[in-house]
Amino acid sequence: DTKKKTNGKAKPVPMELIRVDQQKAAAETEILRKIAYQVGVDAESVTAQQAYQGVAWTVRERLIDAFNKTQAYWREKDPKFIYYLSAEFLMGRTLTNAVNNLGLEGEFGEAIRKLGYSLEELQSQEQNASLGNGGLGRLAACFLDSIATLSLPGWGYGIRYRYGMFRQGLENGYQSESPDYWLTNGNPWEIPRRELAYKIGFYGSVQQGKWVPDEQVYAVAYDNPIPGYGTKTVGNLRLFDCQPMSEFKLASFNEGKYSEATDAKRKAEDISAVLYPNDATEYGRELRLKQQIFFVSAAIQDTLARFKKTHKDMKELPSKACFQMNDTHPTIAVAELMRLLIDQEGLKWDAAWDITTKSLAFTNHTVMPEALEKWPVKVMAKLLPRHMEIIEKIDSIWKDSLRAKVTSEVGSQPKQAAPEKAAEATKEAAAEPPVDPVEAALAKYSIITENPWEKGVKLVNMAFMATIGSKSTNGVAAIHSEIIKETIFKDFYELSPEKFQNKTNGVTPRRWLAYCNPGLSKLITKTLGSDEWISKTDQLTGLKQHADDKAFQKQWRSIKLENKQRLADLIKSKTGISVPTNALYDVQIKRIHEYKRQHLNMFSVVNRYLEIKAASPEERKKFVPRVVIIGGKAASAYVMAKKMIKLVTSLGDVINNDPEVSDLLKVVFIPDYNVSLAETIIPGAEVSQHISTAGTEASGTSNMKFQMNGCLIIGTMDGANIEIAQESGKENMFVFGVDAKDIGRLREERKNFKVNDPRWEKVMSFLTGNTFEQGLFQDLVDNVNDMSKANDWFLLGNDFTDYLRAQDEIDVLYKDQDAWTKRSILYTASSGFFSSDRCIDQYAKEIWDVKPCPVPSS
Ligand code: HBZ
Repeated sequence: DTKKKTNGKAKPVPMELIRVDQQKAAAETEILRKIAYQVGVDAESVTAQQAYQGVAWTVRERLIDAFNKTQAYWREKDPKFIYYLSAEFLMGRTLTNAVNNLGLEGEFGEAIRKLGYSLEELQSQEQNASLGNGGLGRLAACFLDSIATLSLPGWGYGIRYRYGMFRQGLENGYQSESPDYWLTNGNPWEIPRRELAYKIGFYGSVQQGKWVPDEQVYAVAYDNPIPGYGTKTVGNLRLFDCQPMSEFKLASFNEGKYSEATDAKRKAEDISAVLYPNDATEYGRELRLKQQIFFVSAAIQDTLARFKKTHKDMKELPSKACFQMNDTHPTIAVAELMRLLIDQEGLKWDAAWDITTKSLAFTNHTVMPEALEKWPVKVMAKLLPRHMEIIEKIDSIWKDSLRAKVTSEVGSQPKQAAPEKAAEATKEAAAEPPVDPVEAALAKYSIITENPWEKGVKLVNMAFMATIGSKSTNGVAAIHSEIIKETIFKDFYELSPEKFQNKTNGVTPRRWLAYCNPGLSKLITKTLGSDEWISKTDQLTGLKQHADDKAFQKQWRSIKLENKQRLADLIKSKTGISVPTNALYDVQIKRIHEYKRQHLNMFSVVNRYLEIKAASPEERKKFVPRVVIIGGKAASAYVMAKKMIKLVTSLGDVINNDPEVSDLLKVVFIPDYNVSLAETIIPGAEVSQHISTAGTEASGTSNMKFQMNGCLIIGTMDGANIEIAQESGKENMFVFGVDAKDIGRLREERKNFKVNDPRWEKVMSFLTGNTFEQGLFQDLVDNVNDMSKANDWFLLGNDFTDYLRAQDEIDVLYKDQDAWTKRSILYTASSGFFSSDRCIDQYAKEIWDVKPCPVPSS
C-alpha cells in the first residue's frame, strides 16, 4: 500500500475481484448488508431514513459499476468531450431517478417493499441537492440527464456548495430565509476524489509575465455519476470543494492564537460554502468572482491534465474538448484557458487564442441588464492580476482588428454636429479633453467599459468577452435568440452573424413526466403500446388520435384527479389549508420577480374575489371554483419581490377565511418551493401561468413541464411559450398581452397611459384600502399605478384587461370537461419537441461537434 502511494502507480488487481456486478447478490441481501455495516443498525427495525440509506448505498454500487465501465471505455476510445461549465446544477433528489434510469425498479421495488416501505416513501427521506437558483440551474441538471441518455461523452463541472439555495419559511406572511445544509445525512451519490486536487491562486502580482499568487487553495474533486436512460452510459458531474493548502498554523495555535491559526482554513472553506441566492441581480462581490475562477480553473486544469496524457499537441484540444459556458458565471474561462496555454503550456498568443476561440461556446439566459455580469476592473486586477492583463490584451487586439472598419465608417459620417447639439457639445468640450471619434465609435465593442452610473469606474463586460472569445453564442428560445441579436449583442451580431444560434430549451421527460407522474406515464405506455416515448418523445403524438375518445378522456381525468389529491395533501401538510379537489387548480411556480408578474396574477385574484362578493348567492353558483397556488423564492435583497410574497399570503388570509367565498376561491402560497415539490405540484396542476411581460422571459422551462403533464397554459407571447403555442396550437393556449415588438414604444408612452378598465381601479383601491394594514401595499401599487412617475416598467396596466379576458376563457372551457380534457391530451401529445434530448442533440451537432460513444451492451 505504501509503495503504491509513493510511486503513484496503480497495481493491476485480479479481474474476478473487480467484477462485482458478476457476482450480483440479490438487491435485498445487499441492502440488508448495507443497513448492518454502512448504516450500522440492526435490520430488525429500521427507520425510513435508515432504510433510505441502505437502499441508496446499494444503488450507488450499481451506479459506480456502470460509471467505471463508461469512463474506462471513453478513456480507451478517446472521443471528443463536452464539458458543461455551470455555477449551478439544481439536481433535486437522486434515488428514484437512479433506480429508474438504471432499470432497477423491479428488483429494488420488491426489496424495498419487503423492508416495509415504498420507493416514494424512501425517496422523501432524501435531501434535495438545491445547488441552483432556478431555471438556469435546473436546465443544467436536465442537460446532464440527456447527455448521458444520448451516450454523449460529457461531464458537468461546478461547485460542491455546502449550503444550497436557502430554505424559505414564512413569518407573518413574509419570506424568511435559513441556510440549506443539505449534507446532514451524508451524500451517497458522490465519490470523493481526495487525491484529485488542483491548486487555485488569488491576488499577488505578475512577475516576468507570470502570475505569482498571494493566496492558494485546493479544489478537491467529487464525482457524481449521472445515469442515462435506456443505456449503459453513466456520465459525470464533477463538483469541486475548496480546501486550504494546510490545515492550520501550528505555531499560532501553540501561542494560543486559535482564530489566527485556523484563519486560512476558514477562508478557503468559505469559497465553496454557499450558493449565491440571487437569480437576476449582480453585486460584484469578490467572493463570487473567487467562486467562478475557482471552479473554472479547476475544470480546465482537470481537462488539460487528462488531455495531455494522450496528446502532445495542444492544437488538438478543440478536436477533443468543447466547453459550454452556462451564462456569464463561467466566462472567466476565456482568460483562464489563455493563461494556462500561454503561461503553463508555453504557447504563443495567437496559437492560444486560436485554440481558445475554437474550444469555448457561450449560452446567454437573460436580457435583463442587471443580470449581465460586469466586474469592476479594480476587483479583477486585485484578485486576478494576470487574467486582467490578458483581458486587456484581448480587448486591445480586438479593437485593433476593428479600427480600419470603424475608421471608414466614422469617416463616412457627417462631421458637423447638428446646430442645436453643437452648443451643448462646445460646453462639454470645454470641460473635457477632446474624444477621438474613432475611439468613441470603438467603445461599443469594448470588453472594458466605463460604468455609466459611476464616472471613472471601469468594468469588464463578461458577456462581451464570452462572445469574442468563443465559437458560438446562443439564446435559449427562438424569440430570445432574435432579441439578443437586436439588443445586447447587436454590434457583435453584425460583425459575425454566423456565430449566433438558437437552442430552444428542453426538459428531461424522465424526471418531468415518466417518474413524477407514474399514473399518466402508465396510461401513455399502455395506449402507445410501448414505453419508447420516454426517450423518443416524438412518439407522444400517437396520443392525438385518442384525444376525442370519451373512455380515454375519462381515464385521463381520473389520473388528474389522483394527482390533484396528492397536491391537495401536500398543500394541507405544508400550509394547513384544505383545498377542494373539484376546483380548478391554477399554478404559478417560479422565482418571484416583477418581470414574471406574480402580482398581475394576484390582481386577477382580487378581481375574482370582488366579483364573487358582489354576486348574489344564485349568481355565485356560476363561478368555477378555483385554487390559486403560488410558489417561489425571492432574492434576499429584492424588496419588491418580497412584498409580492406578502401580497399572496395576505390575500390568502383574507380570501381563505371569508365564508361568503367559501370553496369558490382559495389562494395558497406553498413555502420553500424546490425541485421535489415541483414533482408533485406539476402533475396536479390544470392550468399554469407563464405571464411575463413579452420580451423578458428568455425561455421558461416549467412551461414545458406543465405542457408534458397535460396542464393548460395561460401565457404571454414570450420565451418558449411562443413555440409551445406553435406545437400545441395557439388556439389551445390562453394567450394574452401586448407583443414584444411593441414593448419599447409602450414603455416610452407610459406617462400618458391610463388603464381603461374600471376593474383596475377597484383592484388598486382594494389593495390600498382598509382590508390591510394602512399603507402595506402602497409601494407595490404605486410601482404599477403611479404614472406621473412613468412607473409600471413591466406593463401590468397594459395587459390587465386582456389577461382577465383570458382568465374568463379558462372558466368557460373548464365547464366543458370533455373539451378541457381533449386539450389536455393534445398538450401532452405535442410536447415531444421540448425534451432536453432534442435540445442536447442540437447542441451536440450544431455547436459541440460531439458524437455518441455508447458503451457496448456486453
Ligand atoms: O434561465 C433563466 C431564465 O430566466 C429562463 O427564462 C430560462 O428558461 C432559464 C434556462 O435557460 N435564468 C435563470 O434562471 N437565471 C438564474 O438563475 C441566474 C442565477 C444567477 C445569476 C443570474 C441569473 O447571477
